[in-house]
Amino acid sequence: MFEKILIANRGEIALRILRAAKELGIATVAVHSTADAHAMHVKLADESVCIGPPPARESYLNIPALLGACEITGAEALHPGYGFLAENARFAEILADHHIVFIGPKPEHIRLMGDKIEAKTTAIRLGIPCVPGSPGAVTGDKEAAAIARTLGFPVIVKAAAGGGGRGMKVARSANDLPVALEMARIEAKAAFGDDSVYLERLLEKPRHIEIQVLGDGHGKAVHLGERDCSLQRRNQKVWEESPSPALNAPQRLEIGEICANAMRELGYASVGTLEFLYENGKFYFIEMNTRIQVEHPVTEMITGVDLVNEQIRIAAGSPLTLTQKEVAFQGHAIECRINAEHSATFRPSPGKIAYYHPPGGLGVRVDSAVYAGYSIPPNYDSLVGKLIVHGRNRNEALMRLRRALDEFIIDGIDTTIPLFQTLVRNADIQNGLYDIHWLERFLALGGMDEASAWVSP
Ligand code: MV4
Repeated sequence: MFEKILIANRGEIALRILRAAKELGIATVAVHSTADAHAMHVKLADESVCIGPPPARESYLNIPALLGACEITGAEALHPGYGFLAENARFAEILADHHIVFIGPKPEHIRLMGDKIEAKTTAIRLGIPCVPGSPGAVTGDKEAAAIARTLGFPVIVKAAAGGGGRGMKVARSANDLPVALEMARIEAKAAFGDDSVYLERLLEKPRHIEIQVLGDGHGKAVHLGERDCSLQRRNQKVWEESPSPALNAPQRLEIGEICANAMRELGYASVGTLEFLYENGKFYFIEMNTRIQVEHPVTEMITGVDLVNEQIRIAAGSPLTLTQKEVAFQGHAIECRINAEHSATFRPSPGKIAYYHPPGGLGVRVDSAVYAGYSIPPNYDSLVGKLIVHGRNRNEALMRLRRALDEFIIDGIDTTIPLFQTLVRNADIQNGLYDIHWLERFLALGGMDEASAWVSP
């Protein structure tokens, strides 16, 4: 096992990694920008290194500074968390060249899944069901039109280098296709420096359901069930839960087995998530994330498996001791992402937290790195923390979520807590009846207009 690791991230995930490392008896090195000198992850780590000024490009994305921090502290391995350098295959290779272990998958697997066309081709080869689409990149408008005709309209044009929804364009008929292709190419070129695009049949009202996997690269892989992440706004997940209100146990085991078998075949060695769209009882793979995800606690709560602990042990070369038979799903978990944003307008609200009181009690977990007196800097994402509740069934989880939200006090900034207080009382949400468009439709119809003045009783 490693003696010392460097945590190349900030906020709640830096703390989450720190906790896993401490339990494994591993010493921790925090890195931080000058904007994060007073951050909790810096206070709790055994050592810390300032790696640059506030802009992420010059600090958390600064590869020479991270290498220097590993060198001067003697860290043997680096955990990238999520975002920043977590899915940068070149970074993983550079670390290897410097004899530092990247706590994540092999660079070849990061690169493979980073190219959404290659990821889909691989998925098909491994027996994973995919959205019907072009067999690879589409080149000319004529070729695209022919493929679209065989798929049937509407179709969606996606960037090969994309993911997370950037550079996607819908074409509802053959007339729309040339413009959709051109716009997708321009956006893809600007965002990723690569204008390769591909086509898929558009699914109109799917849910977003993802499967958590764990592979050791030594012939073992398991799945840890699904997370339903359909409730999102502008490609940002807002609420995640497991099990999905839309699935039953046989469906879960069937898609889970397919994913675990595929990861075993691939020799995948880390935590990973296969993202699917789910419509009319069928799963359609869209992409794979090769990092630990924001919403991983939902899976931890219902399986009892510490995913970051597993990730670190796999990176150290330990075989998976967990077998599929030992993975049991217990109860129901829901996560709310609490952002420093106004609940109705989503306007960012950085600033000083005057008073902080997190909820507690049975089945309540708060993953956050803030504290009373802490100032949220304006330089990074707006996640203040995650409230995760667990209950023996979905109703108990909802009941617990309602009271935990009402107990949560974060004074001095606007947060999205009032949004969740509204959602948890909504009939569609309570009945699990939502798809990927539900939340944006709810907001567009003024779902938060009244509630923006909502005060907890
Ligand atoms: C789709 C789709 C409909 N049909 N692909 C958006 C994020 C990216 N990861 C994939 N996305 C979508 N791909 C086909 N063939 C609809 C979306 C989509 C979406 C997916 C998951 C969660 C929220 C979403 C919101 C808008 C569109």
